[in-house]
Amino acid sequence: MPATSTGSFTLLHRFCALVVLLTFVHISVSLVFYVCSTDVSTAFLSIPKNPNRTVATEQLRSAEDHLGKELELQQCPDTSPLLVGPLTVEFGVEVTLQQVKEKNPDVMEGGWRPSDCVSVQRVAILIPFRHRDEHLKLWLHYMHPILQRQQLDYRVYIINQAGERRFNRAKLLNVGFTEALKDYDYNCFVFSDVDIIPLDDRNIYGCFDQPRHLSVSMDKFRFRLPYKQYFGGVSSLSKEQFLKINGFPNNYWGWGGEDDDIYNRCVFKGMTISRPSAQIGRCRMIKHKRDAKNDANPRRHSQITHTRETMETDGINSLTYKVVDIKKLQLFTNITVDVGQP
Ligand SMILES: *[C@@H]1O[C@H](CO)[C@@H](O)[C@H](O)[C@H]1NC(C)=O
Ligand SMILES: *[C@@H]1O[C@H](CO)[C@@H](O)[C@H](O)[C@H]1NC(C)=O
Ligand SMILES: [Mn+2]
Repeated sequence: MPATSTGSFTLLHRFCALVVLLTFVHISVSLVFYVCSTDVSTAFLSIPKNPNRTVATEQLRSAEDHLGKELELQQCPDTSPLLVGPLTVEFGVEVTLQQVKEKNPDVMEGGWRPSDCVSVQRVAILIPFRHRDEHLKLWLHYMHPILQRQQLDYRVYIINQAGERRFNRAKLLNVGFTEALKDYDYNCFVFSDVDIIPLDDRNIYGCFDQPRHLSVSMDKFRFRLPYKQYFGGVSSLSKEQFLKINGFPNNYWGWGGEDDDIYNRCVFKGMTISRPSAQIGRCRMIKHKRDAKNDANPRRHSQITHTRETMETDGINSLTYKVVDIKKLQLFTNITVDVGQP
């Protein structure tokens, strides 16, 4: 019996020794890991002490803040809170481009976009142009503040017809559409004569679910539509609507008819014309004599009876022109173009 008792004791002793050994190994391993991790965290904490890394970290952080802000930006409200309604427009005022620049310090590259919200309307405003510098000054003076209050993401282009041959308004607008899209992903195009100013900033220079006629009650026509189908003066089409009608006709040389052709194109493609109310759509036109080389187009009456056939082959799909010069200025981009002759 005693021998057996001694044997048990030895076994127990050995077992205890093993437990102690294992515990020691466990503590050692933990200690090693603890020391290692302390080294790692010390090394980690020392990173910002390297000035180059610190700068890089700062830059990264500011880039992240910037990105965060962009992601945070909400879509602009459906109705801009900045609109004031009816406006006073006087054409007797003397303005210089310098004054317009000073009054619109945030306008750059011919346009502006809201900094506190994202505009769904990315608008290229296209103005067919030749020798109307005095009208352009007034247009810029009145329009830049209005377009900013409307919270549009916009830029202004004048499409200046080179040379002194017969004027071609609609073809210039096709050129404007094509050239503007090389600058930016516009989804909306406003086509405006240089001498028309709205009398109410609730007349939005953007696009709608149908092609839009904006200059619906002009002083020139005693604040009425001259006829129901009238689509001249100022109009807008989304990129999609414009492409649906194959753009504008290229072969209306001289004054008149092209606006009726565009109206026909919209109707033939199953669209209707959207308009603001007669009150909100009031506008003024600067009085002037008919320009040289813009006599009434004698073919216009016969041309507009053939829109249905001609529109498929005459339009943005048949447009040819030569850009003579492009100047990106603060208040507008000046695209001078050779559109040829009849
Ligand atoms: C920090 O950047 C400067 C200039 O870029 C460079 O000359 C220098 O070697 C860098 N120092 C370290 C520690 O990377
Ligand atoms: C536009 O550019 C053309 C060609 O450079 C120039 O002749 C014309 O005066 C310019 N028009 C305006 C309004 O800046
Ligand atoms: Mn006019």
